[in-house]
Amino acid sequence: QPIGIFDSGVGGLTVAREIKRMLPHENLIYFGDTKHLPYGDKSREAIIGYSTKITDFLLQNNCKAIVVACNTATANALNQVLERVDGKIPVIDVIHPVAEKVAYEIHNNVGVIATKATVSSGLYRKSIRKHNKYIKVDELATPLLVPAIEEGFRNHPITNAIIYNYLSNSKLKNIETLILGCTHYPLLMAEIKQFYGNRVRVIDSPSIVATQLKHILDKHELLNSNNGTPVYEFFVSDLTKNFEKISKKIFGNSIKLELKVL
Ligand code: DGN
Repeated sequence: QPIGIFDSGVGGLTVAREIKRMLPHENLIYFGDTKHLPYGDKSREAIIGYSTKITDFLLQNNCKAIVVACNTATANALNQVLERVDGKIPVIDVIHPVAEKVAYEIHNNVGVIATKATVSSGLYRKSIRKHNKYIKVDELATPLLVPAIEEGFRNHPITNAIIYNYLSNSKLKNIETLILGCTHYPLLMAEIKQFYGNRVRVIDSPSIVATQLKHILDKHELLNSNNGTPVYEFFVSDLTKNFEKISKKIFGNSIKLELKVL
């Protein structure tokens, strides 16, 4: 049985990459909702609609666990995804495991950059402060980064200018730790680290999420004990060049990539 992973586009691939590294024998089904991207500017109702349809698709494909590899979907539709799944299989999201780890291990000023829909939910702040009310959390919406990444503008002067502009915002002035609250953003990790140098610790969210997934699969005795070659299947609601490029770069040229309109 595969693990189902979804995002609005290529962002969740940063989580899938880490899952592949940590759980190399697991089969994966990835759904990138490229037709409806970006989720970050959509209404809550729309995000719930997309996320529940994808959840149904992953359940029909017999997934043994679902990873909501999108912060915007987590912040706006996690409850509805959980209702759909109805306790049949574990669901792992990308906000709660990160918030918990930061709350217990880091005791300073934390900044979060994310989409508008994630920031307006305030879920990072609430989840971190639920565990540790002494941490100061400042969240900033940085919506132009997702389209830049989906356009393939990595390592590009336009993207560097956007990063410089956002990260210079006074809200992030005194932070010592930064959470990339959007699964697309690790694709700009080098540029973001370059901006900060050693001043700010940037949290590796995909690795925290993959660790949590491994722990939960183990707890439910769902880890694959078969050491055969894993199967990676990718579905997208719109076949885009950028998705193909990044997915092949991470998972190799022989991946199965299919168009699936839900
Ligand atoms: N990758 C998604 C996230 O983590 O929020 C959102 C990207 C988008 O669709 N704007």
